[in-house]
Amino acid sequence: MSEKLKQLAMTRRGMLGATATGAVLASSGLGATMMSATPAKAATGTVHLEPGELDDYYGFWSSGQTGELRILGFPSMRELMRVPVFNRCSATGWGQTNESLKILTDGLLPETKEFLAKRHMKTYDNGDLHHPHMSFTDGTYDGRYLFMNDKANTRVARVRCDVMKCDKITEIPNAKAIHGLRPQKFPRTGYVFANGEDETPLVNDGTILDDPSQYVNIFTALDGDTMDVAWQVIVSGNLDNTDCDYQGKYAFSTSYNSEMGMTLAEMTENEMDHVVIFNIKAIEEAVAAGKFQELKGVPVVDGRKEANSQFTRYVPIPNSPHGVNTAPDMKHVVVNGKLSPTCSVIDVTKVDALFDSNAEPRSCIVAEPELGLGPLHTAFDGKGFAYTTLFLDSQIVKWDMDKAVRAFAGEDVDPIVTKTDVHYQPGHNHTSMGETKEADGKWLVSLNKFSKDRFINVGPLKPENEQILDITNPDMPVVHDGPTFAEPHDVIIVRRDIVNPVNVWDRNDVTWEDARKQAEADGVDLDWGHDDLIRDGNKVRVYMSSVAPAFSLEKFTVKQGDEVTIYVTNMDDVDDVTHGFTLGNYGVAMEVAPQATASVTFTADRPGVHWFYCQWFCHALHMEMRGRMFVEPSGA
Ligand code: K7E
Ligand code: CUA
Repeated sequence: MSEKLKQLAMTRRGMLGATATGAVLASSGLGATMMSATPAKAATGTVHLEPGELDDYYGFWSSGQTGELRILGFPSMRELMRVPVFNRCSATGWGQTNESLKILTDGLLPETKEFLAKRHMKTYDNGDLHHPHMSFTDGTYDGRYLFMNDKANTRVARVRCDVMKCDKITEIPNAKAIHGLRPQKFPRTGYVFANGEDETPLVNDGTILDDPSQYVNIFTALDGDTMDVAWQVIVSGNLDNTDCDYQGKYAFSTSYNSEMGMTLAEMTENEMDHVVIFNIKAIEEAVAAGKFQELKGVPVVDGRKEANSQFTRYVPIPNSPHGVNTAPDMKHVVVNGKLSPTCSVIDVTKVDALFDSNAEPRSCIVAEPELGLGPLHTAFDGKGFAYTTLFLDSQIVKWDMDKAVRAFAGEDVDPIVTKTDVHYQPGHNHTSMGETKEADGKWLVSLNKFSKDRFINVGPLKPENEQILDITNPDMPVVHDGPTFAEPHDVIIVRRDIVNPVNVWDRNDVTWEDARKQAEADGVDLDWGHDDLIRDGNKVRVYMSSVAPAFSLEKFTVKQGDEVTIYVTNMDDVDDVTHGFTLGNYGVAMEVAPQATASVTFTADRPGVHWFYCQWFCHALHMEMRGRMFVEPSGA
């Protein structure tokens, strides 16, 4: 074992050891005192809201392997809504309604559709959603869309902020395991940048298997307006997290596997890994000039080291860097070292020289402060300070970016301002508006991977713990603990005036365009009360409207074996009067929000009397909001 590898093994053991120790301490009841090395700090800011008071911010949370987006009021941390995206949702029928299935299937690659069809599946029903980010205009959030990745099944999704529903999902061709994701900040989004994390052969059809020398990784730019892939870049090494500048010129991606190793030992062998800098203009010019190879319908350019192109530059960074975060000063990009105790700070004004005059790659690094063990992600307050999570130390470290730059230049100054213990092992952190030029320096949320002893015990699977730190207070105290289910990686905290969802759907919404067209063809006007059953061979279309507390149809009859589509339109034009449609013992349920139309298709292969009911409590007579489907046995 090399000296380097031994050190690493130690570090890894240390990491796991810390966890195990914490668990032991937790079970002995000593966890809290033992793990909190520093005395409790006095809190000033309050996250507490009186009943009826509203939050100042929206928090948009990822949910990791749960596959959904969550909306929390911030700083109260009250969970307001779950928006199903890559997952299957029992409450709303996401993954079952025709409208959601269209969104979940339209953007799948043909080969995926074929693969799923063999498994009698229409779409994947899991996802791993790490990074939700809002669209930008001129360096700040604009309230149009949220974009998010699916690491599990290589997809990127978009959520409309007017209705807070997912409207597009694109499976990314050529790449594998979309991880890091960021929208372009300037002039607007624009591109959505997405990293492929896992290395595979460029044409992954089985002709190349265990020959990593032929594997590649792919960086993808999607068009945020159409959600089509605009272009891709082949890179050296793998890709972890990504961010971009405020000038619209460059994107930056970390690589923890510059080695292109397949085993842990191989992946962690090099002292230095790298950040890839993508030159957006050079890539656009090549694509416009037709200088690319087309692969699965996408223009792909070669940005590997050996290609010596103007598309990329590789800046060496110590050791397996993870997060990359652009500061609201619109000048500095912080790369978090993970296995190195340092963060490397890139000055974007020095990046031009890397491309224009082939300047030495590390000449764009202007600071490299040593912060503590396991730096993963950095957030900002807009006042010149940065806040980095230290996974191994279980701390947030506040540091002065200007002092870090001066120290790197040789001045005798200490950039570290203060450290606060968090509980335990933080991954991402985020500040209010912190990834925009309007960072306001009020709050920081730390997303901790382990909760251990912080809550009453719920069994071997513990929640994570999310803590809020008051960063207006120089002591940076923890002012809130909040448990959360698997497994948010990231969050953004958005000022509430930026987000303005509607209260009822527009009847002309594009979501149920197919239903509207079918209804028109069937002579049914969905915009007025209706109760129609159209038979078309063995296809039956049932149209009903709902007004609290009744469906327009009390009963309808189909034949066993019919393919039945139920369309429900909620005619209530009132805030918060959502109805639902659940068909008992048929596994059918869907949400029908005010002024929405939703539909579901199933085969009526179970004869008998089957009740359907509204599953959203909508009225004093909600229980009475039900009806019967009669299925005549075949041969009857
Ligand atoms: Cu968990 Cu952003 Cu996927 Cu870091 S990533 S912790
Ligand atoms: Cu309608 Cu309950």
